Amino acid sequence: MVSAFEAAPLVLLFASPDDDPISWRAALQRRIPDLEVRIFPEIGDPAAIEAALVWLPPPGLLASLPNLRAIFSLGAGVDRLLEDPTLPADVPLCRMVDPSLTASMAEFVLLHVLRYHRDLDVYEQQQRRAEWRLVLPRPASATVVGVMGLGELGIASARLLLRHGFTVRGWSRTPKAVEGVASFAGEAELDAFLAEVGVLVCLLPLTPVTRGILNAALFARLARGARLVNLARGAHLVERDLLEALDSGHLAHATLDVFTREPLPSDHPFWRHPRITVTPHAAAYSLPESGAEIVAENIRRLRAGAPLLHRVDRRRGY
Ligand code: NDP
Ligand code: OXD
Repeated sequence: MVSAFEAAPLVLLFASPDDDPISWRAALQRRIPDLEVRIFPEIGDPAAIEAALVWLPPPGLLASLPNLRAIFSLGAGVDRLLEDPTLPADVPLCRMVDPSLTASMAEFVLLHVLRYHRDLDVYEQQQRRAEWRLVLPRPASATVVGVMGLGELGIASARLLLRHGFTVRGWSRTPKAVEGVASFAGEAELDAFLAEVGVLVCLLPLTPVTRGILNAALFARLARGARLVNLARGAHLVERDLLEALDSGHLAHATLDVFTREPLPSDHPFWRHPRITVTPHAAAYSLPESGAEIVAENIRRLRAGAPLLHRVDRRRGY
């Protein structure tokens, strides 16, 4: 027997400047036919909305929904949501964990590690000078990749790198057992983790503890000539410290997908720096057909009063 509560149709608000609302609505309604999806800014009666699926919603929007029972983030990172002081404190917040997001991130990590491993950044510099000079290739195992953040995305990326023969180590808050990946945990093991890393990949959540972690002191602990790939959040990076490390030659190159201000302002020095690659927060993306599966499951759980998946620990910030 279906209880009256389970049978009641639920109203979900969708708000994102970057995701296609029509595809998401269709993918959700294929799974929950009686789900009503309202697309911001057409929110109708705010009191009818019980769940919200959002990416970068306008500050205050969620607080204006008096009967909100769950917030589902379209992004894996929830730092921007948590920065909104009006975010309802007692409404569960769930982040995106989705196979299509994970696969696209791991692919992007592999792409940039391969690029550095095969010295394409060096050849790009040489091309500008019409300089023909071979850098002898080394086996993948000679490149040590350090993954900061061994969560959903970090572990998948580490495993893909392993399959390609790279030497992979990971750093997280608590130790991890991932076959083939050397695990380092906490501040006490950060030095040991960084030693010998040739390509450092940041996949940490942005929290008060990790803000500014990619700074001069950390770069100094890397071997000279290391490369940096920041795919996590712009505020992990102290921009001035990166420019100094590149200009001194201590770091050879950086790939940056995320920035403190997005879109990156057109006059920002990163755009034109010869040893920085900029991509527009493009590393990973949830396909609606795949991401809707997890959101639909959480909506079913919400209706049934069951525990929600992938709840954010607001105290930890991720
Ligand atoms: P998870 O929450 O699954 O993993 C986070 C990892 O970081 C965990 O291993 C955690 O350790 C570790 N961590 C957190 N705080 C610390 C700390 N103080 N010191 C050491 N390790 C720490 O997150 P995801 O893997 O799903 O996502 C990671 C981030 O990637 C997101 O928060 C987002 O910022 C970014 N992202 C970027 C995208 C892009 O397109 N550029 C797309 C999607 C995500 P432990 O497990 O021990 O707690
Ligand atoms: C993010 C995402 O958190 O795109 O950056 O999922």
